[in-house]
Order: sequence, then C-alpha cells, then structure tokens
Amino acid sequence: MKNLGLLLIFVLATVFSANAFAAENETIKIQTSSQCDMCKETIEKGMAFVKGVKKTSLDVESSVLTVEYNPNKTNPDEIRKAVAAIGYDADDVVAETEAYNNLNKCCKKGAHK
Ligand SMILES: [Cu+2]
Repeated sequence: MKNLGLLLIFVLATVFSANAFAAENETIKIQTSSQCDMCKETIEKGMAFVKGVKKTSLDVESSVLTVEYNPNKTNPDEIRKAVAAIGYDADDVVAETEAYNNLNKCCKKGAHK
C-alpha cells in the first residue's frame, strides 16, 4: 500500500512537470469589424504570420475572430494590435487608418448594411 502511494506521487509529479515545460496554447475571441468572406481571408492570412499565433478562425456571421496562441510568445493585447494593423477593429482597439484605407470597398465598416 505504501508503494502504491509512492507510485501515485511519482506519476503525478511526472504529469505536472511535463505540463510546466509544454505550455498549453490559449484561445481568445475578439470582436472585429469584418464584413465579408474577403475580410475572413485577409485576416486569417495576415494573422498566420503573427508571432505566437497558432490558429485563427473568423466567423463571418458574427465577425468574431477566434485565435489560438502560445501565451509564452504573445498576449491578447498584441493580438488585437495585429488585427488593427491588418485594418480591422479588434474589441476596443481601433483599426490602423492606413491599413483600413487600403481595404477593399466591400470590407469597409458598414459596407453591407
Ligand atoms: Cu470584406
């Protein structure tokens, strides 16, 4: 019985230390100002090159961008800034003017309303 207890401690210690080294990716949802399928492509392609970003998926219907990222390499603020640099609002971070002006007409805010 004593050995079983030791084994359990050993197993738990191994599991916890393994987790400490391989940091889990985290996921955030960002409300963007995207309008259409073209925006989806622009944002997903643009975000693919952002440091620490693992996966991006934009829901065109709700304009919500889901980002999976490595918390050791980036953070939600940096990710919102990256979205703004592509030309879209990201939560309370406003799109960078120059990037926004370069967007296709149909991708401008309110283009489909
Ligand atoms: Cu668009």
